[in-house]
Amino acid sequence: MQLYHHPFSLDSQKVRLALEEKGIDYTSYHVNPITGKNLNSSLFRMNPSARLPVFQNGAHIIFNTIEIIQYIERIAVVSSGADDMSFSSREVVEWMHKIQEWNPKFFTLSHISAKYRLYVSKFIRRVVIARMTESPDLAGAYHCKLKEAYETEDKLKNPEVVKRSKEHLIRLLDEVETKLKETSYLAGEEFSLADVMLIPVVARLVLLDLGDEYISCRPKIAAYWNLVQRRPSYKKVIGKYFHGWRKHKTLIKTWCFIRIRSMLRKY
Ligand SMILES: N[C@@H](CCC(=O)N[C@@H](CS)C(=O)NCC(=O)O)C(=O)O
Repeated sequence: MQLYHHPFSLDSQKVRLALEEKGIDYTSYHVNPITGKNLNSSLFRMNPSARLPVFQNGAHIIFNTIEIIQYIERIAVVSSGADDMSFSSREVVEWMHKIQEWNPKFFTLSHISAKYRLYVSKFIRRVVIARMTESPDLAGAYHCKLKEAYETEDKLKNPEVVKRSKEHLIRLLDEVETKLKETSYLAGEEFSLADVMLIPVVARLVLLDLGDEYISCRPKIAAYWNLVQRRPSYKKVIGKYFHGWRKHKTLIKTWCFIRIRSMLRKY
């Protein structure tokens, strides 16, 4: 099994947490979407949306995050052979969908300084054009990506888009806070795939330095955040790249790559 993913991608984090929690072995391929590696023709041919993660098991390729996680769960249940290992309850699945409905894209981008955002967006557009020249047979799909990049910039100029995303997030967090008043984890006393979906959302808020605004004011989520950060899966998938000073290292590495490639005009 292969997973094409990146620590920056929130959906990749969800899938990797599921793999770690279920103890499934896989071959990991890092594909950095900020440096446009998701646009390389080999991956783009398999997945013309260029979105991450992509999960491959032989001829079976899955792009949808929830479908990937449910597939991982099926593998874990089948390979355990144990009677006591069951599938997620309806409540867990409902939470998974509820969390997945919140798209972090515009919210995240709106919290990144325009200087960096526009520089990266320009770099990615140039990568698209370079890849299109190399693989003219994929020109149609690359054009769609180019259009998407311009549309993203336009949408970010519309305060309504960002406001709606923020309101959606607040509704979700309020609902989570209410639930965590009753149970230690999102869908009960046991850690579940609902938590696998939630942890990257909380981690993203912390990464964007929004912990005070969104987490500290919700004491149950704050306590939950302290609890889940102790899990080995969290440390491996998120902590290793973003905990404390590590986030600077991770971000600077990508930023330097983009600056150097831009200077050399090597896309
Ligand atoms: N395939 C996912 C969505 C994946 C997604 O939006 N991935 C983002 C990162 S979390 C991405 O790859 N963005 C890069 C791009 O759109 O070029 C799903 O439908 O559940």
